[in-house]
Amino acid sequence: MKKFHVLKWTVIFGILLVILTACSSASKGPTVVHVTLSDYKVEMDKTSIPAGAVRFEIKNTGSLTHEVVLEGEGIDDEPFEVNGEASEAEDIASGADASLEWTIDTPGDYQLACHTSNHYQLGMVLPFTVK
Ligand SMILES: [Cu+2]
Repeated sequence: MKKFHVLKWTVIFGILLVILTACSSASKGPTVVHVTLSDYKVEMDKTSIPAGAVRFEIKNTGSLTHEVVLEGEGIDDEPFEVNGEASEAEDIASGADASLEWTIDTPGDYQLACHTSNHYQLGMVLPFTVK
């Protein structure tokens, strides 16, 4: 009788564990990072994010059109490319929103930069870390 109980609870616990794991992985969407662009500045609400899917939600509060390019730190306008898609959101008009979804699997140092005209040289770049 005792043995049966142990077995029963082991099975119940096992099933619960499977359900919990499935739920937590299903609800775990991309890491959301809010990005604010202004004239010659990039700001993010977090500069350290876990490896995996990330969604940058971008707002251009500047008076000029900007873009966001996701690339390695210190790189000048070389977005990543997967299946013909580049890791960038271009032509974000003044006052407009945009979003950029990407999967960053490799931990390291990255940056968000604007390469419109000479904005990068004027300081429109922000490094961040993927752990
Ligand atoms: Cu810009």
